[in-house]
Amino acid sequence: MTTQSSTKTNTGPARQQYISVELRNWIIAQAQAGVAPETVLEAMKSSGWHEDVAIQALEETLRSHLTEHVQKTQAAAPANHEPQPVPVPDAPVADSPSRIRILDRDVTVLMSMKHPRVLVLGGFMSDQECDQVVALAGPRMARSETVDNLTGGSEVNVARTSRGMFFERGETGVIDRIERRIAALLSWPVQNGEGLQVLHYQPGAEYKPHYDYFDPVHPGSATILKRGGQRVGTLLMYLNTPKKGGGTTFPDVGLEVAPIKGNACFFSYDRAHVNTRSLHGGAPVIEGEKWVATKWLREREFI
Ligand code: PD2
Ligand code: ZN
Repeated sequence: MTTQSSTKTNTGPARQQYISVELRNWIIAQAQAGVAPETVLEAMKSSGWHEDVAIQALEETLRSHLTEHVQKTQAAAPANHEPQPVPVPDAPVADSPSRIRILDRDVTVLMSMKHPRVLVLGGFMSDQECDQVVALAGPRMARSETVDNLTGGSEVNVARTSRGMFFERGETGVIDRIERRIAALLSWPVQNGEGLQVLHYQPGAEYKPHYDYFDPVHPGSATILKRGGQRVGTLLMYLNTPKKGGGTTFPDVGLEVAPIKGNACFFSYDRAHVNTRSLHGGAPVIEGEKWVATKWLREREFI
């Protein structure tokens, strides 16, 4: 690596170093190859970079590369380009049943919306199942991360202040039973589901509105999409009832789903586009705490 000038970092005079084109290309190549930023940082330090200056150079390089990539991709795409719709999971509610039998359980249909496709189901999980999942997840909780749009890895994000963990598919008896129930409800293979995620929100914690699909414009999406294609549906299962707040919101249509223990909220999106109106968020918990499990469904087998 050389330190000849092309872009100058904006640290104080004693700490100025220059990001050469060669170094910039090397940093980007490392990120695209999936090398962890900490490893890149160590290599830069070994080449004589001060840690704080190296961190700043890394951040600037990756940020400007991401911006350039997004701008180029958007410029190349036709205006308002919408991907072709694909088949999505759905529950058998066409004839407006008040209850549906799903394997071993009667589930009530509390609300059904077409656009965005949202269903709210009562009694999807028993109280005992909810408590079991919380007890299994509790010792494994860590600060929730979101997808790193450049590499397809994950990173801590201020928009998501919950704590969370992932189960392996079929990891325990209760997880396996719930996954089979989801597959039966939505006529979607168990293999197309990501591992169940559990989130825990304390008062003030929230998940700001976002889309669950992966935006193809981001360079990191290509890697993620190799493992089973796009996400096409989300099932949220409320594992407790917060005293106040913590609803799931759909800002495009002014909908808020109350987080009630055992109930589930399903929504789908047949293309990675805002026109699906699938923007949604976890409203801040105001009083009490919130436990929720998320099952994301992919187009194909998720490996
Ligand atoms: O916890 C929620 O209510 C929530 C809201 C939006 C969870 C997710 N998204 C998610 O896990 O994607
Ligand atoms: Zn979400």
